Amino acid sequence: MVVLSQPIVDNLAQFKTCKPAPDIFSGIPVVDLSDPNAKARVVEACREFGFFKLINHGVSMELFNLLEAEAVKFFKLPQQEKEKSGPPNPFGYGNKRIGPNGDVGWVEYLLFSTTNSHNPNPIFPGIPQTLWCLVNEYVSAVRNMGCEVLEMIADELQMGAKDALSRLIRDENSDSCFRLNHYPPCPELQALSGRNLIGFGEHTDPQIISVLRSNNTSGLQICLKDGSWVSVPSDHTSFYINVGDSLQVMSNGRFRSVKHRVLADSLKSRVSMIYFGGPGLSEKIRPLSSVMEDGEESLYKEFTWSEYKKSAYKSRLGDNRLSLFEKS
Ligand code: GA4
Repeated sequence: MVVLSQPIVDNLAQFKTCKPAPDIFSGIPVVDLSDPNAKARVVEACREFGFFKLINHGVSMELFNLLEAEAVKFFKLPQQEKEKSGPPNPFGYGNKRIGPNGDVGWVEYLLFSTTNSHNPNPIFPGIPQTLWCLVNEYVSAVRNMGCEVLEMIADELQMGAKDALSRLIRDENSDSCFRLNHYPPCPELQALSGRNLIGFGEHTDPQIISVLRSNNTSGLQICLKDGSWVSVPSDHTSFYINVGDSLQVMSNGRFRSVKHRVLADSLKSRVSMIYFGGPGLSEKIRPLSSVMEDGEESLYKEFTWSEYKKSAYKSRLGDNRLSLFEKS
């Protein structure tokens, strides 16, 4: 029997769509690391948006470019070759399927654990040594930058110890990961009668802080406090930082873990790289006493990162994962 392949437009039916993207939003806070007021700007952005753009960050463009080129090379390999590094369990190569619970998106990716990233090999096969070396070099640069941001927050919020937050991701047992995403162009998008195809569905990041960089293709959107979605301008020279669920808890809800998603483009490939800075598995996640005012109650039940992670991997991408840990 000859099995004819389904028309592509039919296959698109399995992906979520959304209304056309609004115009690029010009209100995303921009923090210049060389600005003497940077600390206050970071804290303000974390409260208002849970998201900001970082400029003058000091990470070499050359490293960006080299890693991006290696990633593009990998994603251009024949599908069969790429599959040798998958399925993601949770680390490895993934195509269209996101996480273990049935979420899909118009995206392929490589997900790496960065714990013990001094290891000579990733924990799954098929990754070229050059790519793995660049991942390690890049991760160590963005981790340092993430630590710098967390130290600015600790200082601005007068946490006493400058490393109250940064030590969690600097720790050698920190449970951090790194993701290379490729959103292929989708020329059949026109057939969706003006709707947009979701590349990576709406979600918040479970960790403390995420550091994102992409090529010059837009697609990222964030959800504002009022529930509206806005498009983030692409800028391959800058980083975007977002607050994760754990930092929302540690700030007792002062900082917002920002809901975000990525839309596919009909003509251009989007490549992004994200470092997710998470604490060690046994680390307790609870509001830091130094941020609490006299008599202030914790909004959350205390949990360990390991408990939160277990619960996250049972959830669907778009679930409100923190709601299980909120005090009623
Ligand atoms: C969202 C943030 C990171 O990309 C990620 C994702 C993870 C995965 O892709 O394996 C998850 C998702 C993310 C949260 C809920 C679970 C786990 C997919 C999923 C449905 C790597 C992470 O740490 O959590």
